[in-house]
Amino acid sequence: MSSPDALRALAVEVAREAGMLAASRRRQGVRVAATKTALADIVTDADREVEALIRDRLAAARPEDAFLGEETGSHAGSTPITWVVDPIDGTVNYAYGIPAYAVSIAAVSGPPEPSSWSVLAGAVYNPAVDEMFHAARGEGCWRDRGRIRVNSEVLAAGALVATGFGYDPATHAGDLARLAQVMPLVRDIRRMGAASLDLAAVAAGRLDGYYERGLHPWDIAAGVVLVEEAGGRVAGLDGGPPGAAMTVAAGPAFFTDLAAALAHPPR
Ligand code: LIP
Repeated sequence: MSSPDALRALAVEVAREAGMLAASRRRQGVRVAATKTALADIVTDADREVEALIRDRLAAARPEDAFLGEETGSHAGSTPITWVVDPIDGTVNYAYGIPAYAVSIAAVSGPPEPSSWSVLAGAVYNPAVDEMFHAARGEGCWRDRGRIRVNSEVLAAGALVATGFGYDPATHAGDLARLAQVMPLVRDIRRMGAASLDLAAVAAGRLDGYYERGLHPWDIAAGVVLVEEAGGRVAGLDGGPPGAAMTVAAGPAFFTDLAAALAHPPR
């Protein structure tokens, strides 16, 4: 097994190449190839092409590792490492030409499930603004060449908090009720449309906190190590692992308040 830093370097290299491919396909025009779990949940030709490139590059560099990708599923490996990949996180932003989408690549050890994995390294690259967020376990978190850290305190006006809403209309009422629970803590809310970039923004101190229900392992894998290595916390409710039931991310002080506001099921 390689060091977290070597895994980070590979994630960065592949995320940059993949992001440049996504951006060049975006300039040529986007075609929605299919819908997935709901009408609003789309996949473009570029999602599939970019995931294929990432899969090929990782297989060439580390043929024994396992892989889990949003678009092509998983294959087993013979090492403890699984690469968890979202080729274009923020696909709806991508389809509309909003410059907030990212390639998210993480190396995890253990099963590729937030309940049991340990994220060793990750890279989140937004090619539309050429920003690379990257971290390796024990080595800190970086935006391009600069070290980044979560906000350690929230100003009196309240926190700047991002969230997201799942694609399934049946979940919207609950998501809105949870938002009402959080409003007393915030100065304002952001819904930027790419979970990996929301987590990167917490790591960089551009947000005080972020929470969302219904996320998949590939949405959060790289973002988890970014936030933790930037000095923050990522968990589910009751301090358990983050995942589909809930993902909460923030600096250590605000994390307690945000998790408490979300602890009770919405009325
Ligand atoms: C999306 C997220 C978005 C979230 C959606 C979805 P996709 O990922 O990043 O912020 O609200 O539930 O998971 O589908 O664009 O890769």
